[in-house]
Amino acid sequence: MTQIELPTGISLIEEPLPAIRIDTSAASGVIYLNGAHVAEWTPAGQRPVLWMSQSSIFEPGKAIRGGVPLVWPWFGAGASNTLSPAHGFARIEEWQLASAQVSADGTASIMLVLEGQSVDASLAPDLPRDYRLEMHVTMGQTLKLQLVVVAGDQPLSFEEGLHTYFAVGDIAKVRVAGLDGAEYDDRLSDSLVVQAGNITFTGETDRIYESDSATGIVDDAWGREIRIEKSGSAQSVVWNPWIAKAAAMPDFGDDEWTQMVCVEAVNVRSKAITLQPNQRHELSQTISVG
Ligand code: TA6
Repeated sequence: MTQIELPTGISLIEEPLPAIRIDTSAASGVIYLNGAHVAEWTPAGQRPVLWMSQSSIFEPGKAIRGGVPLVWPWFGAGASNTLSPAHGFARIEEWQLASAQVSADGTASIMLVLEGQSVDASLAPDLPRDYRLEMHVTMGQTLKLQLVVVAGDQPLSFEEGLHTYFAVGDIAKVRVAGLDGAEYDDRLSDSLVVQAGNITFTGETDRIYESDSATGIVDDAWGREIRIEKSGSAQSVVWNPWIAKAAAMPDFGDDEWTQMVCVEAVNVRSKAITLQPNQRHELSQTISVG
């Protein structure tokens, strides 16, 4: 799977999929090569921060239900609403491990790469193939994720996101702070609304907020707040499927909707990115728990 030398605290596992396992004094976690998918992150002394469905599929080329799916090069079914797989193909391609280090404080730094030339051209016939994606994971008491896109010799346009599933004690006792006054596209009613105060959850929630602000997930059931700082992201998606949508997804347990919320750093639709030749763009988020 890889030729690079791994430091103490980082190992390779093969089941249920090839993955990098991190186990240091600062944190433990798992990153699948399938989609450069950060699936688990537990800072020392904390509960797991990322949510993972007990019904998730772990098969090559299949989406994983939980953790941090990557959204690239389109969001959902794309602006045309005709594209598949959902949220693009980067999340189900086999990425390559490029580097792995552990610092003195136990923070692991991992870099994974996806070269456009390795992707089946039929997945996106109109997309130039000389791009390069890099996923930088810095996992310790905080988790920093950097999705870097580097264009080749041609302009490159794409939507993108870090579709993070957070673990919460009870969605009914959660509020998301930081988006007060932001306009959002309510995808359930296809209407534009301005957020008043904190977001609370009383039903299926699926919104694209026009905001580059940091957010906080205040979890009263577990008595913690998850802070999400971000850069290079003009929008945040907030999603909970609630009862019916959860029941309709085979890889999502019927009663699991109470234990998760997605807060996603994205650039989609009107905020899609266009790079000029050889230009790079970085979307990053830093997650901390207090
Ligand atoms: O980001 C929210 C959303 O687009 C929801 O509409 C729902 O389709 C969800 O993503 C699906 O997430 P998944 O992990 O299945 O790609």
